[in-house]
Amino acid sequence: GCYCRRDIGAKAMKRFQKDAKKPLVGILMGSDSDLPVMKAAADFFKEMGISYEMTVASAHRTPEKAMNYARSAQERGLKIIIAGAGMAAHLAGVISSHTDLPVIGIPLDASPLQGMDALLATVQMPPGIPVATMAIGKAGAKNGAVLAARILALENPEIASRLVAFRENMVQEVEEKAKRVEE
Ligand code: RP5
Repeated sequence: GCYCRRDIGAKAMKRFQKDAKKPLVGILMGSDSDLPVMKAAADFFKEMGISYEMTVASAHRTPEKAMNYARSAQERGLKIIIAGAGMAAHLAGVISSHTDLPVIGIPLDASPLQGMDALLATVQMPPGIPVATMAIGKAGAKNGAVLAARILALENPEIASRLVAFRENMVQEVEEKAKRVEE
């Protein structure tokens, strides 16, 4: 009996540990060349202690991988997907078309049109298939992560309180920089 109970305890503990590591957010990007910008999202999740995974999949070059990723996302436990792409940036839209999870799109500057192409392709979704589109580039990648954290915070008080601390920190940093200008 004793062994058995201990066994169940160990199993439950393993499941708990596995769940804790299970990614809540999927960060997708169209190419490995997007990583230096999309890393801003990962950095924020690290700071917040939010589990995430990073994947390269392209709506155009590896369409099946992108589709399978979106179709399996919910059952794999993801709550939100952040998709960044440049040029004719259809990745976030295609992902949204294959899942009911919230999809956040990051238009990236990867062509002579400096991200305007990606912005319009990401933001102009037909009614029924939404993509929450952020700013072009690094600011957008970071804000995508902050928005994802806010959505998770609706049901996770721990993340909610980390977001409060994040904002307080930001206010302090801005005040300190302002002082240097003002004195
Ligand atoms: C898009 O085309 C990617 O998201 C990337 O931003 C851009 C260029 O990709 P590479 O040619 O650098 O792989 O699909």
